[in-house]
This record gives sequence, C-alpha cells and structure tokens, in this order.
Amino acid sequence: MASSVAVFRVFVSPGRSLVIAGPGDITRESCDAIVNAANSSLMGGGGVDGAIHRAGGPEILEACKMIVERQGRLRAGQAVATFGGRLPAKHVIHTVGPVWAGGDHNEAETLASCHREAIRVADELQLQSIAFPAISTGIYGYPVEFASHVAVPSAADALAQAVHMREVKFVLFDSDTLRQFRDAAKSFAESKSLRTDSYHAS
Ligand code: AR6
Repeated sequence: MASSVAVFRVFVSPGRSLVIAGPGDITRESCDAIVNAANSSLMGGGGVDGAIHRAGGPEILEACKMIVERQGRLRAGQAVATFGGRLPAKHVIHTVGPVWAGGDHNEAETLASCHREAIRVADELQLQSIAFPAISTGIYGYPVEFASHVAVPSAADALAQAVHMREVKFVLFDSDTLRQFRDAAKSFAESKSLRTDSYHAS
C-alpha cells in the first residue's frame, strides 16, 4: 500500500512557506539541510539522532568529533552544521533541545533558540530549505502540544528574517505529533491572517 503524507502549508511572506508534513522519516528528506535533535556531546544517541547517523554514515560522527575538539560541547539552544554524508540532504544542522523539567527552567526559550539558530546557520550557508523533527518531544520529554506552540512561531519568525531561506518544513514521525503541529500552525496562521493550504502527497 502506498503511504500518503499529509501536508499543511502556511505562506509566511511572498515566496516563503512553513510546511507541516507527516507521518514521515526525516532521513529521507531531500531538502538542503535536515536538523538533528542531538545531545551536547554530539556523539550520537537514540531517536532521530541515531536514525540520522545510521542513514548518513560514520563521516557525520567524524565531523561532529572535530567540532567538539575545536569548540567544546554544544550548549542547549545552539546549532552547528556538518555535511550530510550518505543522506539525501546535503547538510545536517545539529542542535540540542532542552530537557523538559516542568516548564519553569527556560525550556521554551531554549527550544525557540534551537529553531532560530538552526535557521540562522542554514541561512549563513546560503541554503534555501530545511527540515526539522519535533525537537525535545521524544527522549527529552517536552510535551508535544507545548513544544508545537514554541517551534512553529519561532521557526516562522526566523524564516521571515532570513535572507536565502525559502522553506522550513517540520517532518513529524507519528500522527499525534503531526496533528498537534498542524493545530499549532493553523492557530499561528489565523493569529497573523496568513494564507494556508493543505494536500496529500504520495
Ligand atoms: N524522522 C523524524 N522524526 C523522528 C525520527 C525520524 N527518523 N525518529 C524519531 N523521530 P528524540 P529529543 C521523532 O527522542 O527528545 C537522542 O538520544 C520522535 O518521534 O529523537 O530531542 C539524542 O542524542 C520525536 O517526535 O529527540 C539526545 O540524547 C522527535 O523525533 C536525545 O535523544 C524527537 O525525539 C534528544 O531527545
């Protein structure tokens, strides 16, 4: 059976869109860069981090080791780029989300920073398209509903301020996360009177 991907688009400004898509595997995305929900060691892990290193091959880990040797561990909310190895995406932007600790420990600001910094790094590389997973909502325990209302507006703001960036896509792994991000994108679009559309892609 051919699987179908639901797509919801918000037109943030002329020629720039925020896309919510899924259920889907981000390692299959052929945009300019995919974002990795890494940890501060940059040495790989489980979840989407493990999937990206498996699909991209050992050269990504070698590049991460060189970054850590040069600049130390990556703090939560920051982002760095490596190439994409064997992935269809040319680049991986590694960022470290906050570990959920109840919501009073700057989690929202750190999560917003992940999105802003990843888009800023991609824009500096003159890339036009980037795909995010739902950072921090797996092993790091950030409730998806709360995370979606941080991720969507911070990504949309960074997209509007970027020079080269044309598309920011969220590729969500499961249908519940997809629904929550779509709801957050709908209410964001309504609050800003932005045009939207939706369709299914095979
Ligand atoms: N494509 C898209 N999304 C995925 C994929 C995939 N292939 N695989 C998982 N997800 P998580 P975190 C979703 O746990 O919470 C690692 O060990 C997943 O369903 O990957 O930021 C790191 O090294 C969830 O919705 O990242 C860190 O130690 C989302 O990606 C820690 O986990 C994020 O889940 C980071 O935890």
